[in-house]
Amino acid sequence: MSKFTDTMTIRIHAGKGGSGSVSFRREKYIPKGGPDGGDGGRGGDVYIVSDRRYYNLSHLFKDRLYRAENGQTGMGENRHGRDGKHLTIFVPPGTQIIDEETDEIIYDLIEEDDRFMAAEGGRGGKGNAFFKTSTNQTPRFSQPGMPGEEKILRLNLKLIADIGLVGLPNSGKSTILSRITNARPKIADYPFTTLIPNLGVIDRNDGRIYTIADIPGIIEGAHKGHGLGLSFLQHIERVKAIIYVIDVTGYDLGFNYKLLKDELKTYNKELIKKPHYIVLNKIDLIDGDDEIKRRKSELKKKNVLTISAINGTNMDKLLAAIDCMMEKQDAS
Ligand SMILES: Nc1nc2c(ncn2[C@@H]2O[C@H](COP(=O)(O)OP(=O)(O)OP(=O)(O)O)[C@@H](O)[C@H]2O)c(=O)[nH]1
Ligand SMILES: [Mg+2]
Repeated sequence: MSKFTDTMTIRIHAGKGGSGSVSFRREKYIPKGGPDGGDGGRGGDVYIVSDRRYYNLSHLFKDRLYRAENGQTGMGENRHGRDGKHLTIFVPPGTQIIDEETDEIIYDLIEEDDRFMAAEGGRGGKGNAFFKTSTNQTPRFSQPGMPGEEKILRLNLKLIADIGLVGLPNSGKSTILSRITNARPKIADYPFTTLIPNLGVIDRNDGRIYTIADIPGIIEGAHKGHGLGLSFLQHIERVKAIIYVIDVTGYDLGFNYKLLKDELKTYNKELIKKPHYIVLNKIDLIDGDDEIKRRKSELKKKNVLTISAINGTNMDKLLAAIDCMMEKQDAS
């Protein structure tokens, strides 16, 4: 299994500016030429750029120092030092940049190709040619380069998906994801099969494309760290709509729904205000339509669907519900 890393601390160091040069023209028959020391180059900046090819932060190294190149020192004959190369660190969209010292979110990379200058390179120093004046024709000094900015950053990924699947372990979330998207998550008949968030893409073949996140199962007390805890809920914090997945063969469906809602609410009360549907899954295991209806009525809610992810029953209804939630979102 690939490692999924959603938080990472790194150090960054922009390049130092090159020093200006102290130099004098040397030509035949001119014993003492004028100053011709060039300026130092600028230090390279450190950029953090969002790139969808990265899915999490596991390509970065914890506590590693990422540094941009220093500017080159100025040279004689008024030649300026070369600027240091910038350094670009790529992260997936959805990555927040937090100042480790102040705990402040300094930038949120949301869109693809968002670009943030996280540390600015130092200015290059002026060469002695710059300092020539009528009273000082031969300055024997130059300016040093300025240091580059240095920071300790914490990167925190909150996946950006349109829809989040939330449910108890084993309710069939990953099976649903594999049914309606291109994703092929691990599916198995035991709880906590999903240990890392999975992202899938729903292509409606009419230009509409949605992303959907399947996160590890939630259990009662998840907000206290039970099960896999709530850390994965950060990956549905930014979804536009939520699908609650409930195993229809379960004991008390109303209680199941309430439990999920309560856990979400404890994490962030905004989550339960989002457009949502309740999906009762595994109806293939229930005998007869009347019994399915009876169970559906237990929830006393309108926005309930009954499906079988394994057989594909009512997947069209699920997709229509997703369209509907997304349209609501666009209208608001
Ligand atoms: N009979 C039946 N079984 C299903 C259906 N959907 C999923 N299952 C089975 O239920 C089990 C759990 O499915 P998963 O998709 O792994 O469930 P999950 O909610 O992702 O589970 P976690 O990742 O552990 O939270 C697997 O054995 C699936 O084959 C369904 O519609 N009918
Ligand atoms: Mg799963």
